[in-house]
Amino acid sequence: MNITLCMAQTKPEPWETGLRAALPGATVSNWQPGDAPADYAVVWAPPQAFLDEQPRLKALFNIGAGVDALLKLKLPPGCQIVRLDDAGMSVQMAEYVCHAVIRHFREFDGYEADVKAGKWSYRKPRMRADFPVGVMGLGVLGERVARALSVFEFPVHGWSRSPKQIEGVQSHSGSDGFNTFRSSCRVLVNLLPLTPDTTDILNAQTLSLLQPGGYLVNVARGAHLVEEDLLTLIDSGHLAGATLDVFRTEPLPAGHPFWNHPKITVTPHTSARTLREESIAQIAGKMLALSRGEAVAGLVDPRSGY
Ligand code: NDP
Ligand code: OXD
Repeated sequence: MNITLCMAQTKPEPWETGLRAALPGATVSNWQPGDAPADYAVVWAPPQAFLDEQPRLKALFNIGAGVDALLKLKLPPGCQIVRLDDAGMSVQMAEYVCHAVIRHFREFDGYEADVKAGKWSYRKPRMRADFPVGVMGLGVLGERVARALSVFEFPVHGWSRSPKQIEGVQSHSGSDGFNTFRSSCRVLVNLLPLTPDTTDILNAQTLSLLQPGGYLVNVARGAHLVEEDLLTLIDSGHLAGATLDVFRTEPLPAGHPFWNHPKITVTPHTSARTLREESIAQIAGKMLALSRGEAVAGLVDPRSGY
């Protein structure tokens, strides 16, 4: 088995070492132009030039959950895309989103500011019933997040393409369910994949349908959000603010209005990190399964885009 690595913004050496240890019979190398074509590739945002040199690739293993960058490329014929299937990401995403929602609901940002100013102050307790949370996307990550929010007794709504039954979550689906979903929520959490149907979905229309005092948590992709629409709705007072982990341009450019906006919390695309050990074990197991002709979880359907 010949495995090649091509991973933007990621040091390849520990992945090479880990894959060699997990698959002792395999040849593993970090791709250089002109290398012999491989059977399997482990990638993050590879260039087209890499794929053009891989005519016999059986599968591309993405070291993340989102495959939007891969689907923009021309892939070798017959090559399957396999995404990371949780691999320790969903619990991180649940931590991040619950932290953001609770920080906003309990006004901990306000308390932090008061304490910094040497002020011992109380705010009136807010009612959970007044903070229904909506989770867009109920896949591997969205379902875990929705369940975690329901443990804190927030009213939780979820929206996906197909209807779901998740304990503690009111499910809405398809374009027919979108308006009811949006108007049922005050806090909106985005965990959709980036596809032609979901690009720019967090726009003035979607965000203005949230209940007054609405709050956005975007942890999926920057291109879901029309940034100017968010700023307009926060500045008009319809939205109370946002926590944003992903941006149209990453790193977020210097001078971007999100950096210092008092109602926007920025984190650097870190809500759910790829955990190398878990990921290598998962990828190696799937390579062995595929080479025995077995089915694996996490196959991407290029027609749906996720
Ligand atoms: P999944 O593919 O498991 O789930 C996607 C969900 O979105 C499914 O429930 C699907 O519906 C729903 N969906 C897709 N298209 C539509 C649509 N047009 N209308 C309504 N619902 C739709 O994805 P994951 O949960 O694993 O990940 C979600 C995204 O999170 C990734 O694509 C990635 O962009 C982002 N991400 C961000 C990270 C970060 O650090 N910020 C880390 C990891 C991922 P159905 O169930 O009916 O198919
Ligand atoms: C992912 C990401 O998709 O890191 O895994 O955003």
